Amino acid sequence: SLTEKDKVAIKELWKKISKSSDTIGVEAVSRLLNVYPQTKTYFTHWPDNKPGSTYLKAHAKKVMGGIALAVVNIDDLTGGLMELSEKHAFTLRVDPANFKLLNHCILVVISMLFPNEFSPEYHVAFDKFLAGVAVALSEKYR
Ligand code: HNI
Repeated sequence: SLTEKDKVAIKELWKKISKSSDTIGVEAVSRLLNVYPQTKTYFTHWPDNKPGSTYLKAHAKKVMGGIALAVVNIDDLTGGLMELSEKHAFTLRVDPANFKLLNHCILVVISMLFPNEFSPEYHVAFDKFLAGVAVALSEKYR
């Protein structure tokens, strides 16, 4: 689980990158759909899922809003993300294995957009954080 040192690093990195949250989200969700095309099955109700798509942009904004919510609730990810977990489990029926795929895309995009800020220390802390987000989002599945 996250140490106090991890939490400090996560908040520091988030402070540097959250201004670019929309860009990170669009890039990460676009990559998710391209690199792991099986994930497209969840978004067949969108008229358009290309990177410029209004639907993709709106979805990416919501996802990054979820990440922002997780940063605020860093001391209680399970409680903070409970509602979102319920939604993904019961309404959206997203296989939780997909959370890891998106996490990977988010990390890749942060490393691309912030090559100077994304030190190995921030990398390991944010990787642990996203893993914690995935666990919290998976909580309501069982
Ligand atoms: Ni996810 C909707 C947050 C991963 C499929 N998702 C949301 C919403 C938030 C959100 C917030 C909006 C909920 C609402 O309507 O109230 N999703 C997150 C977060 C992660 C995540 C924080 C992981 C970090 N979601 C995923 C993954 C998939 C996914 C990996 C599938 C591959 N999510 C969905 C779908 C919707 C969704 C599908 C509804 C989209 C729509 O527009 O209809």
